[in-house]
Amino acid sequence: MNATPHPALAATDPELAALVGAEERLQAETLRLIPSENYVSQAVLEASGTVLQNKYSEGYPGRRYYEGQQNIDQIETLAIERAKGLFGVDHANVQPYSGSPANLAIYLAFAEPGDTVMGMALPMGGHLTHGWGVSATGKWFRGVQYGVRKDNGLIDFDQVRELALKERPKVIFCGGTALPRTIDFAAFGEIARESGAVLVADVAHIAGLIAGGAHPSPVPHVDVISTTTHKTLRGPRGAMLMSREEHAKALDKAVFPGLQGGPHNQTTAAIAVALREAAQPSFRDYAQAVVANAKALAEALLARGFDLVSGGTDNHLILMDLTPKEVPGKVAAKALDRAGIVVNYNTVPYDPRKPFDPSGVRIGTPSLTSRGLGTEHMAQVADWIDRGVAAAGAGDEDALLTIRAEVADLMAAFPAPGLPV
Ligand code: DSN
Repeated sequence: MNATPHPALAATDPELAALVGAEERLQAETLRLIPSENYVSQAVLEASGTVLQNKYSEGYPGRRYYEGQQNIDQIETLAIERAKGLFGVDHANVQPYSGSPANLAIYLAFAEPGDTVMGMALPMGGHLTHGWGVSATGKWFRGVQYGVRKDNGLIDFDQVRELALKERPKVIFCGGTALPRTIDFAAFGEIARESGAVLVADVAHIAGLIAGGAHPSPVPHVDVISTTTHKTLRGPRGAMLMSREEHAKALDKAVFPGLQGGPHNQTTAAIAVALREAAQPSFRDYAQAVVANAKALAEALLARGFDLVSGGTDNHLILMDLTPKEVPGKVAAKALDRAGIVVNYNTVPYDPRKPFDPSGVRIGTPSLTSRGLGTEHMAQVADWIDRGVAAAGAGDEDALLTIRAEVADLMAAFPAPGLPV
């Protein structure tokens, strides 16, 4: 594979240019299974590398603190209107720098320091910013945390209701980072109404599936939707907040001037492009294919004796508990990396091991689906994972190198969007 020509970069900083080239090769030759990653299109890449970098634009379209916004206002308005159209919401703010600042803005909009907030516990599949103790959101607010049931790995709605009615949180978060099943937004909506909480759906992982009709939308049930734009949505690294009109002012004020300065206009532009792409019929096919691939991969892993949290998947993500394989998650993840299969180690619910050395491995299908792999390839992927985990347990480095070569062969036949062929 030839590296993308970046002549100016190569001339100014050959060391950095070489690292970018090496990363292109790595992304081209490996099977990327981290469920929060993807490949953006060439169009998204181009939009995010423009002279829009050069602008300061504090404020919102038509209400800026800087002049010279003739084009920026139109770009941000395009992104906003496309987000509203795609997700069917009254209001969209496309300025949050990423998911964590987007969520922090929600706290700023709806809670005071010390207030009680509620979210899913991180080791159960939630997110740091949903009130987990080590995060600012768990230090500055009183985070109460729900989890999944031990017997089936599904969200424990009895616990959610009981906690919400007892603790009366100002804000409830639903959604997370390691949830392999459909989120029942209606059930959360009912509980939030009963307890008087503002309900936030953090759909960062599944935004692309929602846009593509492969996961139910939270829109009728929640007050606020928070999402990153770079996971299944296949946009640049950024985030959006969406809501009904009644919350628009509070959210906008919280993002700017509450939390952030100037928006990253090059990212806003790339978000606009990604939203346009996600509105095409082909993106619906993509979203359905992500889920079909994940289900096929889950089946193939189950057939090879893997223990999957909740027994499988409804979305893009699979959480494997490797306890029965007697290989710790971190050992497996690092061995798979050497085999050209990129995953991340992850806690599983009720994990007896520590987060930095947990029992699980988290995988997903957004990236491989972007390359065009289909359900017919998932038995092969499961076989590589199976052989890789066995090799990790046996310390068989040769077996890992054999898998790496096989992976590179298949990947060569499925060029990734945005990467040179
Ligand atoms: N780090 C993201 C993920 O990988 O799921 C969540 O913030």
